[in-house]
This record gives sequence, structure tokens and C-alpha cells, in this order.
Amino acid sequence: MQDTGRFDTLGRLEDLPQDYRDELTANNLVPLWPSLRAVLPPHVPARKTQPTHWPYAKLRDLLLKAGELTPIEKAERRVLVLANPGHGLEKMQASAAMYLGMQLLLPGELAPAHRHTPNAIRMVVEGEGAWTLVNGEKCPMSRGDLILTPTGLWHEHGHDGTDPVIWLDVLDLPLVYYIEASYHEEVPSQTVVPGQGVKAYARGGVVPTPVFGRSDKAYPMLRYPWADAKAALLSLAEDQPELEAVQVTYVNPETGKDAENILGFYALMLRPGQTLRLPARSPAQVLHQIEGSADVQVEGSAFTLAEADTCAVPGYTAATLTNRSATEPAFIFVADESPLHRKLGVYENRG
Ligand code: GTQ
Repeated sequence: MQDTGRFDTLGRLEDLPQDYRDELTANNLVPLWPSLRAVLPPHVPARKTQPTHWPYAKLRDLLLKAGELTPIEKAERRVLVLANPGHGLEKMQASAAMYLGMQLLLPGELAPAHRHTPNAIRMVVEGEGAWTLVNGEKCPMSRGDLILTPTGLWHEHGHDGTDPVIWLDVLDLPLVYYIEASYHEEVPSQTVVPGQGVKAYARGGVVPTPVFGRSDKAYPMLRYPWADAKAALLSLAEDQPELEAVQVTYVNPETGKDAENILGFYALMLRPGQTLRLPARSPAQVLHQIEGSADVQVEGSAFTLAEADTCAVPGYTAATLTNRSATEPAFIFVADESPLHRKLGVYENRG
């Protein structure tokens, strides 16, 4: 046998005498070698995140039922969490760093003001007349709108309309909780202040000139209307007919960087009939169908995203998306862990 200098079979815990193991335990010590391959597996990380599909039709039924069963005063946030079974449902994780919740607000209800260390966004799924007040900025909620509630900003949700409003919450809660930095604070209410990022940054390519000093807002734009993101995708697709991945990134218009620090947010358009293979990259992703319908293939799993359906794609895994319509584009909201992976220096694109 050739000596490669590698050790193929490492010792097991059971190979050690019981009294030695007991003494290690009594001294809060653990031998590394029985667990070395588990924590540093060869080539591909161990992932608990499983490809998971949450069809909206069922989720909507159960969420409306929660509206009957639990008044807002007993919930504060009336949310059903989209939990990835690979992590264990009780962990309330969609992936290692992402939390997903579907939230219901009924006409006249108020989800009171608070702020917390995890960053959040809302992707509006259904209904009109609700709003989120973020550090005093009133953000109306319409289908497909993206609203930021970044770390430390006060936010509350209200509803002046006549029908239920439902939105998807995406938070980096699992990560912030894991690093033992997750907490919240309450405030009785906020006052509405003038100045809306969506107006100040209304057009791509031009930003307000700081003649008398720059805005001191770390998050100058809080609401990204779907009408604008959709128009950007349609004109990008028209301008660049050869472009394979017609995708835009939601950015901070002052810095051009990701809209939030930990998770990334994107809108993707599939051309009529298009099949797009998303490369295997280290961050996990979440896909939410805004308009149209798409077939998704991930490793051994396949599902069809109908409108408002959501799914999770593990990291280091390619996904193939097919627009089910031959005549209409399909639009997908994507959330991923790229900003986190890039900042930590572990981002990889394996093609
Ligand atoms: O709307 O502020 O899904 O604080 C989880 C935690 C929503 C919210 C969630 C929250 C919120």
C-alpha cells in the first residue's frame, strides 16, 4: 500500500476507554478526531436545508383560519412560518440564515411598533390598503412591492382597506439568533415624517445631489414598488435579447450595494418558454413566484411554482427553472445569503 500521508480511518469515541472519556467530560473536553470528518466533510458541506415547496393555496387557507382563531392582540404578528423540515420545523428556518413567514393583517388591525436586530423585508403577496410605517416613513403595500425593515428601524403594520392583506416576511433571524444577537424593543407608536425614498430615488441612474450635505440615512430607500422592478426587467430583456439571466438586484441607491447587509434580494424574469439553469453557488436561495408559473428542478426534487408559491434551494446546488408559459414572461422574487457569504469570504460559484 502506498503511503500517501493521509489517514483514511480516524478513531471513534468507542475506541477510547470509558474512564478516559468520563474524565474528558468531567473537564468539559471533547476529542476532535471522532467528529473531524463530520464538521469538515470532503469537498461539499453538510447541509440541513432541503429543497422544499410551500404552495400558496394551502398556506393561504391555513393563514385565513389563523385570522379566525387568533386575534391580533394574541399574536402581535400573525404569521405562519415556512419551516424547512431538514432543519426541524421547531427551528423555524428556511435555510441556515433565512427565516420565512407568511403574515396576515385583517382590515382595521394594527401590528404594533417594534424594532429588532435581525433585518427583515416584506414581499407583498395579496390585498390592498395595508401599510408599513418604517422609522416614520409610510410605505403602502401592493402586490409585489418590496419593503425593507432593516436592523434597528422601528416598524409597525396597519390596514385601512377592506380585504385581508398577506405578505411574505424574509428575515436573517436564524443567523442573528445563532450569533446570540437577536432581541427586540417596543415603542407605543411612531409619528409619520415627511420624505420618502421611493420618491427621492424615483429613477435609476440619477440620485439626489447632497449640495448641503448628504442624507444621514443608512437605508435611504425603504419601498421598492413592483411596477418599477417589473418595468426594469422588461426593458432589460428588450435591450439585451441575448441576456440569459434577466435579473435585477435590489440595492441601496446611495451605495449601489445590496439593500441589506446579510441577505440579498433580486427580481428575476423568465422569458416566454425560457429554461434557465442557475449555477451551484454556496448561498442557499428562496424563490417566490410573483407572476406566472415555473417548473423548478433541484437535485432530485421537482415542483411547479404557481403564482405566490415559495420554495427553498440549498446552497452548493444548481436549480433549473422553466417558464411554463410560451407566450408570457414569468417573474420570480429571489432572496439569498450572498451578501453574508461574500462578507465572510466563503462565497463560491461552482457553475
Ligand atoms: O412583522 O415585524 O415574520 O418582527 C417575524 C418577526 C414578522 C414583523 C415576522 C417580526 C415580524
